[in-house]
Amino acid sequence: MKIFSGIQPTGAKHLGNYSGGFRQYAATQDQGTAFFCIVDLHSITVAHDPEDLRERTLDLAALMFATGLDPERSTVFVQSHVTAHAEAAWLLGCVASYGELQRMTQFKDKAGKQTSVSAGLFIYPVLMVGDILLYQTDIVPIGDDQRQHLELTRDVAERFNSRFGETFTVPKGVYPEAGARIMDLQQPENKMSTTGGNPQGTIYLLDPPEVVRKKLKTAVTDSGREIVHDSNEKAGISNLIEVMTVATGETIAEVEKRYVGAGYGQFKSDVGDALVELLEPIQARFRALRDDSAELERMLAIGAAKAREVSAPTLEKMYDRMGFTRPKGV
Ligand code: ATP
Ligand code: LTN
Repeated sequence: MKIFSGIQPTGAKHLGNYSGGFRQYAATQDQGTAFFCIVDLHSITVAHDPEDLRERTLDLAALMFATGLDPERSTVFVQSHVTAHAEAAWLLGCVASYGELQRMTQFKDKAGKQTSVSAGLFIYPVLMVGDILLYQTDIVPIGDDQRQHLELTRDVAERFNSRFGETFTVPKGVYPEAGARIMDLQQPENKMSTTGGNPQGTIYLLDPPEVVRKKLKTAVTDSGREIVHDSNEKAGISNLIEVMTVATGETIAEVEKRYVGAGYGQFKSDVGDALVELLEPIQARFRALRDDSAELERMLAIGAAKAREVSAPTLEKMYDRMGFTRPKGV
């Protein structure tokens, strides 16, 4: 089984990224051959600071190992270190249609918030399609917000296979049972997000304990008093129940049962404590790994070499099936 996922080195990573991303990466790495990609090419689709991108790339590598990726088992690498990704994006951009990219809701959301929209932001889903297909991926651990991009990946893979002959495995998305869409603690109608969120309602993975506890204490709840999961009627409490499942590994039903008859105040404070317990060891490992940039760079170079080797045959097959000549005999 081949596992692939990507994560952007932009902004401070948050609990939503942990739930849909990091923790699923660590859990799936045991199921087969796993590739986890720091998608720096995706990060320049919106305005960015070059110096910041460099720092964030190493921060993210450290956080991936700190949250449980094992360099012995998983290939962790940077997208721009493997040129096949940019090449695949061009080839697949001529297979995906303008109409299907126009329907991408993440593009519409992000474009709506900016005065100048890059062409890269529009074609970005095609880059993601290539990331996944180059590795003959079976499963893609992601959060709910990436569902539409994964469907596009499947459609493009099937179209390519039927037009040019069997080339790609058609991948499946893997989403967490609870916590596939962690919501903002201040605005539970919006997803917790680096780009669109409210910092007070966003738990950053590197937030100090007192900040985490305070954000939980001031989280908005709903009218009523019962701690039960009901996303329509009780968006705030339902989200906090899911946050608790992420922190402790319990199911929604187990959390509800533990809090029968308890009040919102006690529950919020317990969620804060559970999060601090989850985050403190991650933060300690992060600091130790981040202190040694040279070692992180070495690990990423090893990852890139492996990723190049594994993706090259698929890229060659794509060129070949599409009718390109290839340089020979020099
Ligand atoms: P953001 O919205 O914070 O800018 P993103 O989705 O643009 O994040 P990444 O950091 O690359 O970008 O996302 C990494 C992983 O985290 C993806 O699999 C994504 O689906 C997941 N993810 C992002 N936000 C949430 C959330 N609120 N709940 C669950 N999973 C999430
Ligand atoms: N688009 C995703 C990041 C991403 C990705 C991927 C996820 C880029 N390439 C391949 C899974 C597989 C996002 O914004 N979170």
